[in-house]
Amino acid sequence: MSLRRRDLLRRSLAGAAGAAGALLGRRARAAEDGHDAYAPHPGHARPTPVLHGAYGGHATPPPHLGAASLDAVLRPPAAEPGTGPRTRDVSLWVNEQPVDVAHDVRFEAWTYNGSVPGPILRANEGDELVVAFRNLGLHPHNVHFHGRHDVRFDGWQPIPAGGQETYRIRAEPFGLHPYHCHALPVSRHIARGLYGALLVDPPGGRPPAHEFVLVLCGFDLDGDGRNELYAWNGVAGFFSRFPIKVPAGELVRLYVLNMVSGDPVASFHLHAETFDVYRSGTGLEPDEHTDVVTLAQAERAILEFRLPSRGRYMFHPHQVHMAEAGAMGWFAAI
Ligand SMILES: [Cu+2]
Repeated sequence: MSLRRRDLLRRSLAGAAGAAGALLGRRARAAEDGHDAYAPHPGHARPTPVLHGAYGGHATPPPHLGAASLDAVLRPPAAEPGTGPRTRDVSLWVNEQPVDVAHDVRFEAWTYNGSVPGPILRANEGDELVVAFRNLGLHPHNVHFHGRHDVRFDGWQPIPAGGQETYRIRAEPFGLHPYHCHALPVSRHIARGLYGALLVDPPGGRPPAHEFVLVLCGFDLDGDGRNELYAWNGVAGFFSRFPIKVPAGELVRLYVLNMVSGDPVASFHLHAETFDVYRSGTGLEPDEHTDVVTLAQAERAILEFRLPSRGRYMFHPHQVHMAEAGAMGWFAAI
C-alpha cells in the first residue's frame, strides 16, 4: 500500500473513530504529531498504522458482531435439487442507511434489504424469479441481474424514490451471477453497497459440499473515489477474527464474486492448497486448477477444494493492499 493510501486510510479510520475511538485516536494523533506509536525501531518501515489485531488483521470487525453475524450473507440457502422449474417470489428493497463496516467505522451505505452485500438468492436453472422491488431510499434505484433473461426486465430503468417494480427473471444459465443497482452513476450506486449474489444450480444440482459465498466489497470512506477499506461480505477483518470452519478432507465450494468498484481487478488467493476454478460457474468441468483466481469487476467463479489436514489456511486478494485493509481471512480445517 502506498504511503498516500496508508495515510488516507489512517486518517479516514481515525476520523470515523471520533472521540470514542480512544486507542485509534491516540495513535492517529501521535502520528500526526510526529510520534508514531507503531514504529518499532527508527529506520524500520512503518507498519500499516490502522487498527490492530492478529496477523493480517489490520482492520477488526465491530465488537458487537459474533461468529455467526454474517451467516446470512456467507451461507447460501440449501440447494433444492430434483425440483422442476418453478416460480420463486423474491422481495428486494433498497434503503439508505449507515452500516458498521469495521470497528468504529460507520459507512453511509445504500443497501438491499438492510445489508451489504444484499441477500443471497438461490434458484434452480429455469426457475422464474418474481422480484418485487421497492425503492425506500431518497434516490432513484433499481436492480439489474446478470445472466440471461427477458430484456424487458433487464432492470436498468431508474425506479424513483418511493417507487416499486416487479421483475420477472428467468434463472439461467446455471452459475453464479451478480445483481446490482444500475441507476446512474452506477459506480456510485455499487460503491455504496447495492449488490448481491444469485446462485443458479444446474439440473440435478452439484455434489454435496460445504458451501460459502464470499463477495468482495470496497468502501470509499472519504468520498475521493478510492477505496480505503475492503471486506469479504461487508465487514473488514471479519474472517480474520472469525475463521470459516470446515471439516478437514471434505469438499468445500466457494462462490466468489468481485463487486469492488474503483479497482480494476481483485483476486482470491488460498494458502497451502489449490482449487478447481469454474469461471462464472457456468460449466461442470473446471476451467483451471490453481491457487489464485483473478476477477475483474462483477466477475465471479465457483471454487472447489478440500483442506487435507487440520490447521488454519489463509485467504485474501493477492492485491495485498486490499488484504492489508480488511480483506484478510482464514479457513479453519477442524
Ligand atoms: Cu441505486
